Amino acid sequence: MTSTQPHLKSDSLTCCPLTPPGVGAIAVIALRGDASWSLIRSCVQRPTGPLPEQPQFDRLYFGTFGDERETIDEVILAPRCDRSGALVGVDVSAHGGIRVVERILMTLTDKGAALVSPGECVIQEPQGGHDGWITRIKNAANLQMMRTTTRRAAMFLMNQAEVLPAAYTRIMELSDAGREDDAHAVLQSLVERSDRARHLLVPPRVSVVGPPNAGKSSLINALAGRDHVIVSDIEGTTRDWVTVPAVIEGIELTLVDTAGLRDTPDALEGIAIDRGRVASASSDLRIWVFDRSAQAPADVPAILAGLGDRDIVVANKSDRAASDSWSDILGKSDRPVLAASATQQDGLDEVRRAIVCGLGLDDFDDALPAEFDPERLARISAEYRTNSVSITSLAAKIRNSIVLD
Ligand SMILES: Nc1nc2c(ncn2[C@@H]2O[C@H](COP(=O)(O)OP(=O)(O)OP(=O)(O)O)[C@@H](O)[C@H]2O)c(=O)[nH]1
Ligand SMILES: [Mg+2]
Repeated sequence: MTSTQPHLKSDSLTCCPLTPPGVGAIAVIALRGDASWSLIRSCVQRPTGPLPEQPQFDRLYFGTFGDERETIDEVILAPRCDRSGALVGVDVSAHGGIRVVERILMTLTDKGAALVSPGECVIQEPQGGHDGWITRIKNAANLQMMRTTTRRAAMFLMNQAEVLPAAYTRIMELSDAGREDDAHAVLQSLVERSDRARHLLVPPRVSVVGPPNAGKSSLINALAGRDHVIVSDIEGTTRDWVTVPAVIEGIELTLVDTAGLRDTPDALEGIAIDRGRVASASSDLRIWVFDRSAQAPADVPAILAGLGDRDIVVANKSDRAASDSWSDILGKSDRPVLAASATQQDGLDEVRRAIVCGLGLDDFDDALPAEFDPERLARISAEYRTNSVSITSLAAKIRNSIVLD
């Protein structure tokens, strides 16, 4: 047995769903008890053959869950250990959906596991002891997983349950060994990744702004994959801003549709335009949509010149020829302008990519450590920033911030 292989611990067999019924893109089922791995081995086959007799607790296993008669779902298995390295159970991640979860639970209960409530399964893991903080982080990741709606967010949290405690331990070890600079480098990359990771857990707001009739609502419907908002060729169709949920590359977003920007004598429309401006100013990202087949509004060059990193520009209606004014602007513009057609679904992959890049998630590795708890992030960020005035060791500060919280 290698050092990463847990030894089996005596216990009764229990199972429960950790994620709520129905809503999630992923469902996690906890199986606990000494025989959990042998039970799982009787239901899950890897593409390359049976699961190993002993699991390694530092890796995930992919396979198909089923019996001799049929396959129920593709699953990912995460062996769970307590702090002594004893196996306490296995988390089974399947695709979300009531029926799949029911059938997996039925199979587990048929094979001898008792169905218990989620609280019993999560709390079963002991929190005490000098490294109880590791269990607290794992349990917090499990609990947060229940509220996620995308498979990517759930997988991210499942990874963090394993790698985040290891990253904090590394920082403390480096600092204890007097390698304060190395410890700070690990902390720095952890803080930077955590900042970006928050977009995986709290849906970022992406507002869509631009002149009336440019196709803002059409673009939102195309990105969301459903006709959520009203589209018409009457200018000023969208009045008060409306939010629409969407998922792009596994990231849950809140798209914000706003009233077309123009000078208007209509008092109500004027209020809607102002409210849209306020909503878009507080967004994580703004998409400017223009109709490239129409005469460009006179202020377009000034608008484009004033945009920053958090702005994406779309020249919509690319299924039509660009007007002379737009050809002129596009020829001179320094910043990228994406040609797209919301109604023809053209150029949308480029818009999606620009959104993911704008959120800083284009090269984000979900398997590397990132803090998912906002309070802990605030505390460790403070330690990271006070580096230069540090008089005590970083290990002591991290212990105070994380271990003793
Ligand atoms: N040919 C073409 N027509 C489009 C495209 N996108 C939108 N339209 C049409 O343009 C018109 C206006 O579209 P909307 O999506 O309502 O525009 P909007 O920017 O939300 O307009 P307001 O809500 O009035 O500000 C509708 O008739 C759409 O069908 C496109 O890519 N190509
Ligand atoms: Mg609209």
